[in-house]
Amino acid sequence: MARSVGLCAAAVLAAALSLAGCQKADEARTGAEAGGKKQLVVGFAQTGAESSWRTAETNSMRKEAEARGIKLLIAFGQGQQANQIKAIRSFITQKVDAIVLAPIVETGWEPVLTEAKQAGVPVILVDRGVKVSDNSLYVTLIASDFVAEGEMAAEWLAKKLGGKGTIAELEGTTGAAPAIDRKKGFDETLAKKYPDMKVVLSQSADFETGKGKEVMEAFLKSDKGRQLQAVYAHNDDMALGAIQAIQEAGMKPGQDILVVSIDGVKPAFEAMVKGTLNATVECNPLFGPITFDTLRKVLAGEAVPKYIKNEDQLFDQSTAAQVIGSREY
Ligand code: GZL
Repeated sequence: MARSVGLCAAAVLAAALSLAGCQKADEARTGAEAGGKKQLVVGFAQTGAESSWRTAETNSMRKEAEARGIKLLIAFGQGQQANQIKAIRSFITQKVDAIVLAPIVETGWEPVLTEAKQAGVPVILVDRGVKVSDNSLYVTLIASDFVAEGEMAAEWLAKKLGGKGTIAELEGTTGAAPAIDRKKGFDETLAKKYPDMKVVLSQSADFETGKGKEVMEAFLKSDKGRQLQAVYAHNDDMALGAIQAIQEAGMKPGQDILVVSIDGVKPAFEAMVKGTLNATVECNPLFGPITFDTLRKVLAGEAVPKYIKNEDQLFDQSTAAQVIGSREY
C-alpha cells in the first residue's frame, strides 16, 4: 500500500514539475511581444545572398527587428537546403521564440518542420512556399503570387510584340517556388492566349547575374537564339546579365531584343531609364514590417490567414523615370 501511495505521490510531483516546466517554457517563449519581459529571439533561415532582391529582403528583416528590439539570428543557406535545415535545428536547440524561413526549394521540409512543431516553435514562411502534406507545419506564408507575376509579364510582352514572336526564358533556381510558378504563369498564358508567341529556349540561371549572362551568351550562339524577339527573365539580376550578353553580341537590348523581368529592384529601374530593360513586375522584398506584425499576432495567440499576399504591379519604361527616385530598394 505504502509503496503504491509513494509511487502515486511521485507521479503527481513529476506531473506538477513538468507542467511548471511547460509553463516556464511557454512564458519564456512568449517574450516581450506578449507582454513578457524577455527579449524576443527569432531565427531567420535565409536562402543566401544570390540577388540584390535577396539583400533588400535581408536588410528589411534586420532593420525591422532592430526597430522592435527583437534579437534576430540570421543564418544564410548559401543556396543549399541542407544548410537551412541545419540552421532550423540549431534555432530549435537554442529555444528561439519563432522561426522565419525563406525556403530555397519547395520540397524536403516535412522532417525539420515536424521537429519545430514538436518543439512548439512556430514557423512563418516568407517569400517562397513549401510543399508539405500537413500545412499545420507552418503558421502562414507571406509571399507574392508568382503565377500572376508570370502572367503579367506575358500579357505585357504580348501587347508589345503584337501577339507573335520567339522568346528565350531565363529560369530561377530549379525547384524554387518562384521559378516553378513564374514559368507556369508565363508559359501557360502564351499557350492559352498567344499561340504565335513561343518560348524556344529556356534554362535556369539560378537568379544570378553572372549565370544569366552566361546562359544568354550560349542562347545567342544557337540558331534559335539568333532569331529572338524577346527575353523573359524570372528576376532582374538575370535580366541584367542577359542585357550585358546582348550588348556584347553587338545588339541593342530593349530594342533588337526586348527584355522583361520580375523583382523591381533599383538597377532594373536604372536599366529601364537607359532603355535596355523594357519592363519589370515588382515583387516587393520588404518583408520586415508584415513579418513581425504577423509574428506578434501569432505569439499573442491570434489567428492569422494561412496565406498573406504581397501585392505586385508592373513597371515599364513609360513610368520608370518618374518613379525611380521613390524606390526603396
Ligand atoms: C521572390 C524571391 C526570388 C526573387 C529573386 O520572392 O524568392 O528570389 O525574385 C530572389 O531575385 O533570388
